[in-house]
Amino acid sequence: MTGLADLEDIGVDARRGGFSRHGYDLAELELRAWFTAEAQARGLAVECDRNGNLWAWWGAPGDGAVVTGSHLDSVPGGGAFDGPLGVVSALAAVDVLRGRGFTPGKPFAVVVFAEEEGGRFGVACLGSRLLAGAIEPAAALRLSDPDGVTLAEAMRSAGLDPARVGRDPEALKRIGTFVELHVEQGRGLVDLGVPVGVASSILAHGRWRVTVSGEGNHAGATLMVDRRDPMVAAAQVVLAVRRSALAVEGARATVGRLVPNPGGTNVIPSSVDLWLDARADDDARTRAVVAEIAAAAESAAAEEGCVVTMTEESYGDTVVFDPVLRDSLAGVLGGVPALPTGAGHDAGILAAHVPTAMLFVRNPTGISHAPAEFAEDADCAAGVTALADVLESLAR
Ligand code: HGY
Ligand code: MN
Ligand code: MN
Repeated sequence: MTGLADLEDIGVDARRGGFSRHGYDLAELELRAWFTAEAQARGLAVECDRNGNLWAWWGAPGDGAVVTGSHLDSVPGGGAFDGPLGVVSALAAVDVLRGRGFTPGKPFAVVVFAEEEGGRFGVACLGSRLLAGAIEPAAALRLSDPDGVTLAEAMRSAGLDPARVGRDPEALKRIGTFVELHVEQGRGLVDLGVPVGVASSILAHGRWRVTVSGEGNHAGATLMVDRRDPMVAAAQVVLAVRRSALAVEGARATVGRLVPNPGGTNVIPSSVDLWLDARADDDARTRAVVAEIAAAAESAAAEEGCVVTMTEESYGDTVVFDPVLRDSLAGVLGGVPALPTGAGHDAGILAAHVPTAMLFVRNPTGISHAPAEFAEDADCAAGVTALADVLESLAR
């Protein structure tokens, strides 16, 4: 898709494959600059809110606006579509609407939310959570990246004043309806054989940090019977994650990140950090999976003479998108399917505060959060047309 081609050299991750573009890092700052230039080239006035989210206004800013957009940051080694497709499609939809001779009858903005993936500071949807007051400013500012750089320092280096972060009632009041277009992360549309759909719900999901502490020692000089090896207990936790998720209908649980400390080949770690991502249809099932994992972690640690701590880092209950808005937008599109998703989105955060909907664009393999993530040009074009139709119906 044209706009995406502009981004293909930004944040390329030669080691992991795909792209690594994280909150306020050089790649993401380059993406922000690209978005600002593209928006200004369209005569949209761009401003950055106190939480690092970018807003490009078509006409004067105002309350009750029709807002569309997504995020530009990625997971480590992520694909090209997750996030940027929604931003590029929003700009393209403005072009299509202008081509139709349409001018919004109410305030209209394209938004780019900050740090949606939590790829740097660990909390998903950080920009939209801050805006909505779904995370305490002090807790957010204390978040740090793997190099120990805090969110406050990263925002400051990007020219923002971290002291201003926090719930932004004026920004919320400006959102009359928010529609996020996103590549589908799953095979719903491809199995149905249609290019575009609307979202019905998002799984409940959270992230937990698990730290197993044992005794650091020499890999060669320490007899097996004398070890308190946190890596062995952590391995048991990873297996318990799989077991616990399989035991609950529809649940998903993942350990995608495990960091031994100090991390030497010939060193028994003194501690191991791993992060759990757990999701299920509702709060009770998600909590049940996590409780099962916590119990398994306790016994695995005890068995190995280690201790374990488990800290919740972010959590969001199930999101059900406004069915009236969902069905009315599906109607505008001639009746497209409504699909649940296991992936979180800024729209999932905003849905608790303002009328919110999502459009999905077909993903032929369903793969996401990986370089293989893909959407056909024709389906991306169908997504832009659908977004333009929906925005026109809302902004008339
Ligand atoms: O993790 C998620 O589901 C989203 O991509 N942040
Ligand atoms: Mn994602
Ligand atoms: Mn996304």
